[in-house]
Amino acid sequence: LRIDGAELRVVRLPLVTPFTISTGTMHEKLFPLLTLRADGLEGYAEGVMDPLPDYLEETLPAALAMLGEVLLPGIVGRAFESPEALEATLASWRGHRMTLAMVEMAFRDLHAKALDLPLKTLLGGSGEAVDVGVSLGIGPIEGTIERVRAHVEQGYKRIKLKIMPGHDVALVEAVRAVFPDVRLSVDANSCYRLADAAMLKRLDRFGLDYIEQPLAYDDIHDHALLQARIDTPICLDESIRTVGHARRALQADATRVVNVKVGRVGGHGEARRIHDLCAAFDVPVWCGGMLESGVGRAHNLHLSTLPNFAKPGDTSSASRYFHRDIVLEKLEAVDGRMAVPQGPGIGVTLDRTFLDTVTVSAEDVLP
Ligand code: OSB
Ligand code: MG
Repeated sequence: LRIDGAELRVVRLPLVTPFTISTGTMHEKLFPLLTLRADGLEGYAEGVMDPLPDYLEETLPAALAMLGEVLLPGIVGRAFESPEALEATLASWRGHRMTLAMVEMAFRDLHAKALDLPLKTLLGGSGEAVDVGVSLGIGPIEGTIERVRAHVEQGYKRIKLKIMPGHDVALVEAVRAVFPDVRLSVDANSCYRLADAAMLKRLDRFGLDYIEQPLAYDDIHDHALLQARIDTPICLDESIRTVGHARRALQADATRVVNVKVGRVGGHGEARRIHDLCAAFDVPVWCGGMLESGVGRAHNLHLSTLPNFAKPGDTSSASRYFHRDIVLEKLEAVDGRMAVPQGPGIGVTLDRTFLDTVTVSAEDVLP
């Protein structure tokens, strides 16, 4: 498959409601969208890096520079017989896992379309729909209880509450009191330190499914020390960018569940390797999200059909995030299940008219 050309856009979508996590509040989603072209077909992927390095080190400006100056000139005009051949070329670069993921994911979509197969089939997954939950941002306790109620009524299979210092034990206690049986988890986005272990241990009595990324974004060791002191399973997110990180975390018992975000770990190949390694350790995984548009969400749904995605993911209804999506298909959950888009590749079609109105910049890369 010879890559004839690429297009790189930056897209801006306002969020329906601001999303607050321990690191800050998002009001809009500003993201890079990559198209790779071959044989009259197009493959799509979006980047999950933020404008500023507040989740991980990667940023939108750095991704645009890497893509425009290094990655795209290195692949446009060249032929790759498989996604693995492309991965071998990308493997020479260190870090930049989110930026590399864009190239790998767009090529996977293209390759699946060239074979006229759904992406899920080539990844080794199966099934028409997957279980999903929701991730609820930080807000006042009363309002959070009402948001939990609304999403439980819609059938979401798990509620994840964002927490931060001063907004943790009392919040979980209040939600648990009203919803004793709901499957509940919390996500700290790296805002605690090992010295907070006693406070985190107070969460043990609420029967949480897991606590996501309590300690530093680049740490594994302290998470292992923390896991030895608390009963709630730790689920790493930010700390896992490669299968090597996953191997070290699993061997250290620093993680008993893993949040796999294909856009964070360098693409579907690495996501699959992390998935398989976790299965070998009897550790379930689930598919996280980064408030992606329909392009990223379609990738997430295909990946979520793999067998060890044993817990509900974060890919909830598009209408929760955006007034209008950049794909024509409506990616909406029904009774806590999201249908996997059908057809070749990721199975979604760009709404070009709308996309043009929300495009901030666009650049073509030709051989
Ligand atoms: O840590 O999982 C996270 C959103 C932005 C940045 C980090 C995270 C999240 C979410 C939302 O939890 C997941 C989603 O609804 O896409
Ligand atoms: Mg997280």
